[in-house]
Order: sequence, then C-alpha cells, then structure tokens
Amino acid sequence: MGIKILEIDQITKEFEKDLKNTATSAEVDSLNIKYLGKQGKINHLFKILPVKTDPQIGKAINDFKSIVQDKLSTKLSEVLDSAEQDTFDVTVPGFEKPLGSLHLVSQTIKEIETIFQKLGFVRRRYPEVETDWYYAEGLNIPKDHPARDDQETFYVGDNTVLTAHTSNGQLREMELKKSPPIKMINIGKTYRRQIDATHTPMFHQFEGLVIDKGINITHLLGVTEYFAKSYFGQDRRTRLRPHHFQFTEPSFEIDITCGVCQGTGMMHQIPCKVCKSGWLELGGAGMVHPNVLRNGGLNPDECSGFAFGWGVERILMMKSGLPDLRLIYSDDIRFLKQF
Ligand code: FA5
Repeated sequence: MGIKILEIDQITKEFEKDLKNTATSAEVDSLNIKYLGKQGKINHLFKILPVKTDPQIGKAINDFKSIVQDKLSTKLSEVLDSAEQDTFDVTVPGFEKPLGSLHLVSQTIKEIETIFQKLGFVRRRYPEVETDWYYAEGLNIPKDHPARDDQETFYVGDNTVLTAHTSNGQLREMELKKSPPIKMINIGKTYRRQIDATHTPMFHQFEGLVIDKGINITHLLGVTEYFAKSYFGQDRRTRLRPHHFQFTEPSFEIDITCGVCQGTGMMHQIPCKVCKSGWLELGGAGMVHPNVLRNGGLNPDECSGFAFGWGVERILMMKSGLPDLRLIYSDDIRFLKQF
C-alpha cells in the first residue's frame, strides 16, 4: 500500500516540476494531455492501482486530479495575462477617430448668411410644405396661369405643395413684420421634378427681400454686385437681363462674368466651354409687384422693394467648377471629404 501511495507522490512531484517550467499556453496544453488526457498519467494510476479494493486510493487519485485541474487552469490564466502584457506597448499612438465636417452645402449656406448679415439682412426660414396662397396665388400667380407649369411642382395635397421656390417667404415676412423696413435672407430647401447635371429634385435657394420707402433698382444692383464680389471674387462683374416673373415688375435675370474666361467669352481663341458668352446666370430678381405688397398687407404707394432668389448648389457649382450637381447628394465620402 505504502509503495502504491508512493507512486502518487512521485507523479505529484513530477507535475510540480513540470508546472514550474511551463511558460506558454501551448505548454499548459501539453501538460493537460500528459496528466489529464485519455492516455495520461492519472488514468494510468487508475489502471495500475487497486482502486476497486481500496477506496482510499481512488479518493487519493481523484484529489490529485482536482489539484492538477485547478493548477493548470490557474497557470493558463497567468500565461495568457503575461502574454497580453508583453504585446501592450503604451507608446503606440491610439487609433485616430475620423472627424466629420460640415457638408459643402451647409458650408455654402453659412458663407451666404455671413455675406448678407454684413449688409444687415436677417436670416429667415419659412415652411417647405406650403399652401397655395403663399406659394402661388398671393404671389400674383392665379390658378391655371401658365407660370405654374414652369416650376414642375410636387403636390402633396389639393392645396399644398413642396415649395418649388423660397418666394413664399416674401409674403410670410411681410405678415410677420407688418410694416417696413424689411431686410431678410430666407434660405431653405426647395423641390422640383427635375434631375440632370444642373438640376436636382431637392435643392436650396436663398431669397433676399428688401422693402422700405424709396427702394429702387440701383439698390438691387448694389446688393447683387456686393454679393457677387464677396462670394466669387473682387474681379467679377454683374449685369441685369430683362426677364419675366409674376411676382416682380420689372423682372430680371442677374448674370455674373465667367471666372474661367474672365468675361471675354473666349479661351485660347475658341469660345469658352463653360459659358460660351462670357456670362453665367446667377438667378432671378426684380422689384416686388404691387399686388404682392398688397397681398402681404403693405401699401405700394408708401413703400417699394426688391427681391431675388438664387440657387445655393448652383453658385457652389459655379465657384468650384463641379461638373455635376448630383455629386453633391451622392453620399460618396471620397468626394465629400475634399471639402
Ligand atoms: C425662381 O425660383 C424665382 N422664385 C426667383 C425669384 C425670386 C425671382 C424673387 C424674382 C424675385 P428660378 O426658377 O429661375 O426662379 O430659380 C432660381 C434659381 O434656382 C435658378 O437660377 C437656379 O440657380 C436654381 N434652380 C432652379 N431649379 C433648380 C434645380 N432643379 N436644381 C438646382 N438648382 C435649381
């Protein structure tokens, strides 16, 4: 019996020695096999010792087995912890979190806002879903008038639309202020059933409205010129071209000299590919129609005003040389990251 216990003692000593010399998880694994495996030392003890006749021996082997299991699992945690510490280098720089930035349309809107704030314009936002009165009828566009077809409007109800322009803000501003002076810049989303390289179904317009005693076309010209030089560059010039809008009289299109050919219309002795004529269209403008002043609750005999409505994406396109407006809303991060 003494000899038989001696065998367990010997294996215990061998195990302790093995454990001391173990430093990796692979070595722990091989000890697992050596002692606890099917052909391992502990199973061998069960085979060679008289466990059936002497339950004390069986108990002694099982106690040893539990000790081996505990010690191997403790050893495994130790070697894994120290392996982790070995690979943790505190001098390695952390992961840089990618920083977002304002979308280029938001940047442009901020730029526009800043320029007009310097002239004393107040930033406004008016509804994008609008009733027929503010959007058309009150702007001197009667029902069934052909001008309604121009704007390829999205209807959301019999009497409601997604605004195709920001001019609804004119009447809303007159109602809000009730009397002159009025000097607002309404920047908002607008919607039209159009899509190609220079049109998107959703785009932004910025609408200026100035109303006071004695406002005339020279004031419109001054503001237009100031904006064009501030946004596009001091060397740019503007001009008025006669046009028609129902809500302004007289009405104009404002053009700006092309930045590529400097307004000459020619590049290397051939017509400029960007503008062909030396001029690029900025957008519509005019003197507020007396009917619109009346509809806004103002007296056209006592005050007058000018208004303009231009495309945010379009001026961004003109300044940056973007070939296609749809890129702006493509969600392509490689494109957006450049701005
Ligand atoms: C108007 O919308 C008038 N309400 C402007 C106005 C306001 C005139 C006040 C007089 C007084 P127009 O339809 O031309 O005008 O559009 C104005 C500008 O919006 C265009 O010059 C262009 O820059 C931009 N625009 C029009 N449609 C689109 C579109 N689908 N995608 C991108 N920009 C567009």
